[in-house]
Amino acid sequence: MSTQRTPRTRRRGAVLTAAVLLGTATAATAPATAVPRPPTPLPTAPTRPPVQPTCSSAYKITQKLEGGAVWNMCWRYNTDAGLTLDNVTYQPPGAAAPIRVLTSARLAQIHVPYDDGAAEYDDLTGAGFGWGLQNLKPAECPGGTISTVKVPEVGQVKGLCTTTRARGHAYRMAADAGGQVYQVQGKDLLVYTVNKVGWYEYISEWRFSADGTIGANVGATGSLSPVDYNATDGRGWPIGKGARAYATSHAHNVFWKLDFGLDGTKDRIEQFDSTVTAPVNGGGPTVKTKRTAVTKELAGDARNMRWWRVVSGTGKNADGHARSYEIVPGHTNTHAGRGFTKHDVYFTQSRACEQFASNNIGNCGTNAGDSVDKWVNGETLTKPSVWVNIGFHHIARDEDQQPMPVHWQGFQLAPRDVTAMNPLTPSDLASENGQPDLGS
Ligand SMILES: [Cu+2]
Repeated sequence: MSTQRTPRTRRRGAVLTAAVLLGTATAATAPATAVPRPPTPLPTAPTRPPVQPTCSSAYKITQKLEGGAVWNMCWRYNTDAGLTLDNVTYQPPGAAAPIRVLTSARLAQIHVPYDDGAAEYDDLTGAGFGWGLQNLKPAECPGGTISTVKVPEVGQVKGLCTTTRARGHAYRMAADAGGQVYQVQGKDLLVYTVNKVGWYEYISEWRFSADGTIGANVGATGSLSPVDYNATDGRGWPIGKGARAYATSHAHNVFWKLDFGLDGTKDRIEQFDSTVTAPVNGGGPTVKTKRTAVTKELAGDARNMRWWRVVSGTGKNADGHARSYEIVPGHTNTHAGRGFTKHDVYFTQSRACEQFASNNIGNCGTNAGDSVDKWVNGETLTKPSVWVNIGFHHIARDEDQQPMPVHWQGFQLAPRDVTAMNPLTPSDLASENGQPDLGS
């Protein structure tokens, strides 16, 4: 969010204050000067990118994890989008070649509307998120590497941490006899930046596990905005002594944009819904699961027992099953305030100008609309972009001072039939695929 309680202006850069531009966004009195910048469109990904990362070594991230699983990707930084990961591949243990998972993945907006309607920010394209990249000291990238990021408008920032972190059990299974326990303690590859926007600091984290799972999370920390302690209208929470300093409640609606290209091909989208029926005439409750092909653009709403997956156009695992990744949202508060915050996931036909979920700067033309909800207009999905919206309604609490504890919000991408078995299966169990031999 910005340092000013400036009404939302649907022009990029219009709520950037001079202080933000100088990287000293701490003064509540900073003038709300509009600072226009020339558009810097994001590079367009090629239709059929090569499977292996094609960047120079300074922009390549390679990590081997337990069992010999390898993640590979390229990173780049854009002052509007922040960190982008390209050409993300996963090579399961023992596999002959890497599997293309994501062509491109990044944040697509952090939208912050205040409950009193007086302020509303688009932190990426309207409040200087990318400009606010923070220098990291080795202590906040434990065991990892801090890469220097060129932020054209700011300079060189030691701002990208690549490291690993213990995950705990990847699996555990006691053998039927002999007392043997199969277990693996895993570690994850973590890639993150910290971006300061006003008083808030956002940790944007990507997490890659040896079993093929990807996590995307944003952690909000820093400080509550000190100019927002006036919520005596019932839309805040008293933070200081007694009942005077009411911090205004607000939401952080975080959007990510994912372009898969799973196996380097065109993906398709499927939605699954399960309906539970209570028992009739004895027996147990029954459940029916329905698969719906999402062939046209969709603004999807999360629902109990509903989920979506991205399916490879051609790629199959060794069992002959189509490779896919399931979208697993974390806890979310869907905000009904704007068209683009009303829905939990959007599938749009990929278009180079459609870059940000709100306050888009991609120059799609005057009638195209500047938010993702407007781009769901009936097109057939032959090359889907996936937009995930995870919201957090932040009602401040005493513990938010000081500094504010990190609050995480995000989702996972879980492999579904990417490999024929658990990619970490120990050799003793490699034959246990499908119908078990019950010895009858
Ligand atoms: Cu907040």
